[in-house]
Amino acid sequence: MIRKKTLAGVAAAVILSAMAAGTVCAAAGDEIVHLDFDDGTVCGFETYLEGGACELRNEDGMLAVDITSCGSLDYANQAYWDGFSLVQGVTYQYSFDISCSIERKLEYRLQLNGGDYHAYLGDQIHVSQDQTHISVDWTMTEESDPAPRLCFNMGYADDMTQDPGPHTVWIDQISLTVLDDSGAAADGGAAQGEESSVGSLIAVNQAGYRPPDAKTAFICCGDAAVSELCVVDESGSSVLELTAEEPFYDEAAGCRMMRADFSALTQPGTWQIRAVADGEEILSAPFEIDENRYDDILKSSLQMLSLQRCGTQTSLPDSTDAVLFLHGVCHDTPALIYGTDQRKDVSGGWHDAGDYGRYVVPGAKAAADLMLCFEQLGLDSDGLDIPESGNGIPDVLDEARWELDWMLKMQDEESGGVYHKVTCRSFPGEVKPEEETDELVICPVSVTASLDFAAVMAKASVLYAPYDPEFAKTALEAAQKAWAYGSQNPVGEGFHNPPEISTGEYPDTDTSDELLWAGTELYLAGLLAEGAEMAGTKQTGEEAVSSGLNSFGAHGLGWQCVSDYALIDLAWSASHAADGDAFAQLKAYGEQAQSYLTQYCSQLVEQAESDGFCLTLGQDFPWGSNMTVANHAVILALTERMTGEERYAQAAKQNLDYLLGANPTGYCYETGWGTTAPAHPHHRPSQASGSAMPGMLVGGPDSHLEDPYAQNVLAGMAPALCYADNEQSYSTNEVAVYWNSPLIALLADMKQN
Ligand code: G3I
Ligand code: 9MR
Ligand code: ZN
Repeated sequence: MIRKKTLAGVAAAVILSAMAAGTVCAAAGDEIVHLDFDDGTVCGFETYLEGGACELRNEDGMLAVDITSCGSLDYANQAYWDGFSLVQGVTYQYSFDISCSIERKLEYRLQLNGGDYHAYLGDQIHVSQDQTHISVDWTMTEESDPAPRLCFNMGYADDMTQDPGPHTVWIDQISLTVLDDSGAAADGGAAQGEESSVGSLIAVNQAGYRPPDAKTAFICCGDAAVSELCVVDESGSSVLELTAEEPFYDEAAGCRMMRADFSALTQPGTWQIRAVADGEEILSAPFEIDENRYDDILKSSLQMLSLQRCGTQTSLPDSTDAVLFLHGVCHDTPALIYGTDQRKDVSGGWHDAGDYGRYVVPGAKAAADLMLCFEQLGLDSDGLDIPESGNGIPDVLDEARWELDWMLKMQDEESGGVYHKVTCRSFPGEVKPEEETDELVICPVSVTASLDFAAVMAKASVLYAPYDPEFAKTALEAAQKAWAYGSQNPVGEGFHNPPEISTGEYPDTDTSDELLWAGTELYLAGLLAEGAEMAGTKQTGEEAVSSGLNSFGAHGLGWQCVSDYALIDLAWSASHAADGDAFAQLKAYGEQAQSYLTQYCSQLVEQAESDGFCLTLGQDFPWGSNMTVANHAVILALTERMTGEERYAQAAKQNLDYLLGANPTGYCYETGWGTTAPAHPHHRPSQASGSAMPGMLVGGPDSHLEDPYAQNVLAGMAPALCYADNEQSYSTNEVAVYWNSPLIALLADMKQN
């Protein structure tokens, strides 16, 4: 079979056109970094503190670093600057002037900005009041790096016997100049062994389709004339001629493109879409058509959560694929309650993401999604190959229970408020879970954590009652206490990290949606359970529901805006409630909720209709855009189930196709699936083991460029292309349990539909 350019090559092309912006192949004599601080600013320098204390300012046209504590590590005080690139084989001259108010040792480095942060160039130097000019000629022998970091480590030097006390370091005239580019790598800096050809792209769902699915090929053709469009079989023979729509320009992808419908292809097998663009053959990734196409992806996505379990030796029944990623008991020491000298056992739960923090707010979202899979999407299988499979309880409930049990430990017995998170003080390096052994700190109680907790515990009290009545009772009591705290305390500025803590923040100052969600779940729990003792629960919840619905604001199924959990649950419960007086009020709320949902879904469909890749997102791709794509699809799918509106189901499926490859980067965004999946996710277990753990949905394009790698490499790219399969790009290539969970729900919907 001829395979001149597969999708893999094209995905590489997308990355490379981005690389070209970052990895400029400068010529001999070019000064690629020049920082003279003459403009009175710190020229974009920033500090990274790991136990030290320092501040930056401009003093008489120099960068002044005022150090008040050296901490205990050599990088306890780091001043850094990003915004250049290094090309393999090029010889550079790196130079700067430096002086200090005391005599001391410090370190300068040009380093990898991620992973093990190793230095390409670096040395320890002695500095004093006399200004020293440092100048080094050096050749970059390692792979080109489009986004390295230039830094000065000014923490505790190895020759210090005590902290030297407050002092200032002055840095000036930083320069990086190309001396000799004759040995420059031919690819101009292509990282990670990508191909350097730029070609057209035919994007499809690389994970495949079920026979009756609507199927669209998305062809990014640029100015090329496209002909001979067809479906080919494994021998390369055409089995179906296709006709493309008229080409058009898509804003989000920033390309001229066309679409071709191939829904007529229903026969099980492995196929590719083929075309000739300006005389050159282009092929899509191979994809399968199969009745049960999404079942294994569903399992693998759920297993990801089992592998993120904390405080335990992880296991999977059939762990062949995942065996590399099983880990030993981690994070099981009692954690310090911030601001006290008390410790508390808060072991368990899921590691949030690529880091090992455990956060209540996003954890509640992920647990809610799993419960929704069971209750509203009918996913009751006990055979999804997680540790508890076969125990007689639906696997999604088993997996959610792992988080819920941990969340119970995060509640402050006395106030009923729920601690926001437990993490070490800062993010660890590229280590396995059991190797992060710094002290664990429980951060203060927050209103959002308390309300999210109340919502999922109230829901759990209903769903787990048939399986574990004791737990259901505990969950309900915990929900009531958390609600009392969350509804009576003002949110104020919301949760912010205490000064010593720099892990994920999950900030949120608008709690109207959390109040609506928690109120809804308490109302429903009170309404559905028998007995007079539930009357109070029903009533407090109901007050929040009626006022929340009347002043309904933003939609959301994310960690920050959770209102749609309430709408979906009201509408769904109402549509499943018996007729009669007992549920008349619920029916009225359900109707109101459903009308909000249908309005919203119609907007999403409209958005999809005007998007080249039939996506509901528009032009703004936030951090974790793939979660938003999946969330939209879940809302659409559930609303379709209640209204029978076929367009909603179609838009939900199109979003799934986008996530699994039918998008302009050509990546199947779920690791381990498709032909071109992320190979370098920002996920410490994957980084530590040297390969990507399967079953993880990466964050995807973030058009706000929120990490240094993205800023260097993706600047100027169209929003949907702001993605880099690089472990340094935590804003586009991290993974998270609450990004997987809506994908699981979406796949659960496919299984039932
Ligand atoms: O609030 C604005 C909104 O008004 C605007 O429309 C939107 C446009 O994109 O941006 C919104 O704020 C964004 C916010 O997420 C809410 O979506 C911020 O710009 C964005 O920086 C923020 O990103 C969050 C990121 O942490 C940084 O705080 C991600 O959602 C969140 O998923 C991510 O979570 C991290 C944890 O901190 C640590 N663990 C890993 C995890 C995943 O990366
Ligand atoms: O690894 C961290 C990731 O899990 C977070 O989502 C992200 C944003 O909070 O931060 C990552 O940690 C980076 C830190 O913020 C800045 N220094 C580099 C770290 C990544 O290696
Ligand atoms: Zn752990």
